[in-house]
Amino acid sequence: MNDAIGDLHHILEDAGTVLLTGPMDPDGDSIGACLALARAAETFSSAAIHVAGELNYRYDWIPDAERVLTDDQLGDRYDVVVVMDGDRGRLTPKVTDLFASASKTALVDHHQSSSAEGYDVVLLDATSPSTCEMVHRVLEAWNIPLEPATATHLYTGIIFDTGGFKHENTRSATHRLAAKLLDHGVAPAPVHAKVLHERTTAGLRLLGEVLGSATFYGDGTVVMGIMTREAIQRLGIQSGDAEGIVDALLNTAGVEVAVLAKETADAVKLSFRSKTRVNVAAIAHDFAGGGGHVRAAGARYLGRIEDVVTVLPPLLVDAV
Ligand SMILES: [Mn+2]
Repeated sequence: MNDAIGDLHHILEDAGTVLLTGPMDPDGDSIGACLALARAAETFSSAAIHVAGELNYRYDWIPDAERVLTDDQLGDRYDVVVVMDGDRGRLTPKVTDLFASASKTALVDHHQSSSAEGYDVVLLDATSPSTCEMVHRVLEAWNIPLEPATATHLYTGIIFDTGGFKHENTRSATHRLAAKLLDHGVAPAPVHAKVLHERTTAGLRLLGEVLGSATFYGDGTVVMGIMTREAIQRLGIQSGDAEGIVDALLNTAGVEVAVLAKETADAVKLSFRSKTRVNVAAIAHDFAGGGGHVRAAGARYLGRIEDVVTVLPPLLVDAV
């Protein structure tokens, strides 16, 4: 990856305009990685650097939140587009167009399902627990000192992708980096509360309904929760309210695979988690062209939720 780190420096240094972006509905790792890289690039590049995304309430406190631009606030063209923490197949339509018209493109990612094809510069490390850990390595290689804002960006991504140091991707190096980030000004408790734990009142009610109506299959090894459009509209659910629900389903004794199905106007959004042995990225891919990590994956199924409820559980029971 060392050559790629140098190449990334070159294309950012030479650019007049840069767009850093995550996938649609960016999560804490994507947001943290984009914001940290934006600050880092500004120390050596005179480019105008924009960050694309839409922040839900879990991230409204994050340093530099105001620089995250929605699609209608973005420019018409950027010299360089960097995709962070997700495949370019998951960009918004507007950012997909900006990617296509850029002179140089780069990928910084740790998803095992992401393809390295079609970028000028690729930093792809499926062994990394988070993209933010990779960004930290980039900053080190570029000799950019950590400031409290950047440390907070990176800490946000690390705790999001490790579930607060609980998932099996957590390594001793993850804790050592977290300690270093605390030494550089991160206040951990409020970051954990906002990113992982707090939800809205509506979100709490939703959590109760989804858990209360969850269905078990395969002698309790598979559990499925459903967020219907009716419940989403009745309760006034916001983006961010579904966070953590699938993990609550998984944390049931005897369960190996949990799936949360969220009904939207044109598709069913699926979140998969597995505890110890099932590759849910492969299932997400086979079922609906999705992807992600071995223990945490997602997909958009273009069809009815009734079909998901009928077809998906037997596939999951077979995989357990
Ligand atoms: Mn990630």
